[in-house]
Amino acid sequence: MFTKAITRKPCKALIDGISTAQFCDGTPDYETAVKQHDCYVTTLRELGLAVTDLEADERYPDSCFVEDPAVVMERCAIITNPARESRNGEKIEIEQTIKKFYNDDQIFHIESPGTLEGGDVMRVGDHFYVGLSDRTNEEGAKQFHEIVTKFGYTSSTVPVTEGLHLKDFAIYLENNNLLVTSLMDQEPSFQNFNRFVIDPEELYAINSLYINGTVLVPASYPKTKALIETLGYPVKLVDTSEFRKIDGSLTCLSLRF
Ligand code: CIR
Repeated sequence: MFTKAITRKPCKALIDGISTAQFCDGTPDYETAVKQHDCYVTTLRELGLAVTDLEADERYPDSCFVEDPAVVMERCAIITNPARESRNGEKIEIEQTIKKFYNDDQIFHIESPGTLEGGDVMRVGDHFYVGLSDRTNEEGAKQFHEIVTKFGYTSSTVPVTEGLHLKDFAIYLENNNLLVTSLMDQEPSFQNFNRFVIDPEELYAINSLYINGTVLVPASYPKTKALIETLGYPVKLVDTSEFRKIDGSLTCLSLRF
């Protein structure tokens, strides 16, 4: 059960956020992004979360994607080591906020040469699947494992070969249900889940977000919305079209704990 979330308002420099060709359909519109972010925060609050919505930070174009510089759980918090230089400083900023919720002896760090970003970390119960991607390396995953196992959690790695982060290609919706791409459907670690392969045209909607029984789904992906409803979840649609332009999706806009 989540009770809290941390978000950060998008900054004007958002238009310079890192972008791959994956969802390359223009530059984000700042004003629209601000409105969409407000709706996202409102939705989290409607679901009962106490949201700490941090001020925009113009130094870091991608800083609204707070999921990447930290991974939070009940017993500890891990400040990550984002792989891209333009994002690395976000870890220093997020730690200031994490310190309001965790004691110093509960806060750990991924150190170079290890890199890790929260978008590559998918939690299932007390287990964490860590995607090995362009952003998260073996050393980062090893350090993550050493930290979480001290607190009674477990972790294992999964290769990410399709694009940015693990949670763009596989997402856990509780109740043993996993949304996947056809490639992730073959992943040996995922064979015991109820797997649902998302239409490639709706790839972006894999990154839906389970919060306390409800699933947030990005607007404009009707097949995925219908599938999730069929699975019995109440759905709330949230428009993230401006964040999509720089590879941002629902989970990356918050830390939930
Ligand atoms: C980046 O490339 O780092 C940002 N433009 C997007 C980060 C998205 N983060 C996430 O899915 N966890």
